[in-house]
Amino acid sequence: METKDIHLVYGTDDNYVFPTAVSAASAAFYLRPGERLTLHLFDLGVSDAHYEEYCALVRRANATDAVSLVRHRLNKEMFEGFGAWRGSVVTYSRMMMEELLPDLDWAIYFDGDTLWLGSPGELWDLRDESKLILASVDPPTPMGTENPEFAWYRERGLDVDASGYLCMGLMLANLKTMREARIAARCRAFMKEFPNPRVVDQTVLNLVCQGRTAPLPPQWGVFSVWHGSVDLSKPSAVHYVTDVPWKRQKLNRLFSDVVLLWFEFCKRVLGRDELARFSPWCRFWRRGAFVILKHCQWALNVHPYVKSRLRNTHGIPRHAYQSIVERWTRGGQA
Ligand SMILES: [Mn+2]
Repeated sequence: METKDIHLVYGTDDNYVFPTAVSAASAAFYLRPGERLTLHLFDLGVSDAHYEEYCALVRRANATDAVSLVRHRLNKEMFEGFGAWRGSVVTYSRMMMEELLPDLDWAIYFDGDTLWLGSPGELWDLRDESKLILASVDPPTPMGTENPEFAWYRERGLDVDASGYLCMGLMLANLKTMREARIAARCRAFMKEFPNPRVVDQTVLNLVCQGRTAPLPPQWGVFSVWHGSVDLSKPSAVHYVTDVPWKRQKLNRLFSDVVLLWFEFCKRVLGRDELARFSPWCRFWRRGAFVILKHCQWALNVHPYVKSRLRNTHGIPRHAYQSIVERWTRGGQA
């Protein structure tokens, strides 16, 4: 059997190491025989202690030598003049992948607020030489209104086809062709002309790569606030956009089924009880409210505003949820 060499990239600063480790560990967990995974970490200030912890968590999910870890230390100067971002500037490294990984033809980039529910090998097989980037579907806004991103482009006289707009939080990047098309240099030129793009690198990449991108099948990058009809017990990946499981401060951040999956993975595979960080009362009411809502979809349909404010009220069918969790209990390569 030929070995499949998969390259998966994450970028993080010191604050985001743990979620990144959870996502990287979930990718390693699902690796199949005949697949090799290299995890590249674009590191912007990760402490050595945190890096060790990240490696240990990945190893806990998959201790075989099919997984290798590579640390790429970045320095802040490469993002000079790019403007502040509400997260970390390391997000911009996505635009520079072709230069940061000069020996690779292809790489997968994943945000840290994600969880794999299938092998990265499945996603790797979707490489398409005619495209620069294959990225996840950007769901419609909750109220069906126009994505404010398009107003941003319009105000600057930039023409972007709304139907081709993608979420770059999960992408399969054709680094060889991007290098030939000098995408990184074009992104830098864009940043010079339009500093502080609305959704950072996503705003830039959608414009610069326009016409040479394609959406991934909807199961790759399912928004946790919008998972609709995707069967998560099949190979897929969840993206916790604006719904990161480890933050439950706002009233509408409930313990939905898809959020609980993240905690189940931490507990069963990584031996970390992250739910214990929340008070029993917080766990009780946020879970209780979700269970009531998931059985009362009719009540949410009175007005789309209600549903959009409550975010994710869709449950995962019981058999699907159980099959995902049982797989974690059994262990990897099972
Ligand atoms: Mn994200």
